Amino acid sequence: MNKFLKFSILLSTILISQTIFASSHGDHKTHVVQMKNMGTLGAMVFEPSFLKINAGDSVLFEMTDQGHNAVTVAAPAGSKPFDTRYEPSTKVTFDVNGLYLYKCAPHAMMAMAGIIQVSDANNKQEMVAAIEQFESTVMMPNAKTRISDLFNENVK
Ligand SMILES: [Cu+2]
Repeated sequence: MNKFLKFSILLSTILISQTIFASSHGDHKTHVVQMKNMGTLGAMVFEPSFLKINAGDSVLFEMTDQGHNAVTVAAPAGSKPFDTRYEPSTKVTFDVNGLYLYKCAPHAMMAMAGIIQVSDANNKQEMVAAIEQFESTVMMPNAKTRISDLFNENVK
């Protein structure tokens, strides 16, 4: 094989792999979750509080009202915990399939939490236990079952 032919094969391999990367990457969506003092589910909520997305999608956590964060409570094995650190807007990418429970640290006792399902629900049993544990710390009687209700309505 001459040098020119080798170079041509190398170049076309690079171009093809870049094209595949670009097209698969282009399908990924960014979803928005707002952190609010008042929403349709009541006081101190993430909106929407349940999201079903595909692996590789991102969520943009927007601090619509001040003083909220979004922090991982429970997540599939192998995923990286996230913390929006009270930034006005934080983008988190979800690469590992399964259910994620996250909370707003200062308002967790008011049931400010949310669930994100990435593609499937392979860790459903672990999530039921994590939600039960989370709700044992909720102090507001009217929001005591907010997250388990959300789970039961949305996760099949
Ligand atoms: Cu909050």
